[in-house]
Amino acid sequence: MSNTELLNSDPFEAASTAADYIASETGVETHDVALILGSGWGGAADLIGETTATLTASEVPGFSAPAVEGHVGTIRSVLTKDGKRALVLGARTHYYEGKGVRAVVHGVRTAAAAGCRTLVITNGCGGLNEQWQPGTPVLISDHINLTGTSPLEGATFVDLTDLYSPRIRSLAKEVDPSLDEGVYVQFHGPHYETPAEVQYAKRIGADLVGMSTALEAIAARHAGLEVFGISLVTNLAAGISPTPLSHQEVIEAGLAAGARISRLLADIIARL
Ligand code: 8IG
Repeated sequence: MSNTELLNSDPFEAASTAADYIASETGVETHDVALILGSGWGGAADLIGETTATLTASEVPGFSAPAVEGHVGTIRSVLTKDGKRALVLGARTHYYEGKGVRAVVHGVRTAAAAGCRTLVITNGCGGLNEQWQPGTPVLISDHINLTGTSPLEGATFVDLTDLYSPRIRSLAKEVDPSLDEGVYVQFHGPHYETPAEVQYAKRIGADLVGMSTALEAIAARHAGLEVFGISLVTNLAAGISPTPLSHQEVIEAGLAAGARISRLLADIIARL
């Protein structure tokens, strides 16, 4: 069955099939925490523990290879020092890929089916606050979903108050009191915003603009996961910065911030 057919028949069944595959291939029956690695975060999970198994995403039912340079297409099982089992999803499907919203949240649903209770969502994004130089990590306090869609179907009325766990945000600030928080706006992409759209986002309350995370966080809440979101500001949003945006700048900001954000993630996961 193709990934599309699998997700179309029943997305939760597909997630359960993927979780069974992960359990048998990694030899880890249940995972505790899942991480989605976004732009700039590729190496950030290396300090959280010892990788005990690495799968190619495209071999796992319902997953496909990443479409973006700088994103890694692996799913890893990591054993942390305190004995937690982390499922590191290096491959994210973006809504702009056109594979449908079920494909976008398949990793989240698979993490829940694999036993995870916590989901750490990372991303690279544009920043609206000029204080945030490229390479600044920012905690996500809330989101605005401008994609025009939802990962939930039918009369699924899910409360999204405190979607981004206040508990884990405060743990993160214990680890690094200099961390700021912000509201993340998910645009459809794949184009970056116009400067006018960035001003619009600012007026409706945005601090961060990106192309992921909100749909994943909604699916995670629905699946009962505690969500922690952290952005790496890899560029100032269009019109905030005097220079045009480039994907190269995004990759470089990730590399420059690497050591700091790796340690940060490892320290937060150790405290969960
Ligand atoms: I990395 O400036 C990255 N992703 N929408 N805008 C949007 N997505 C992004 C941006 C940005 N930077």
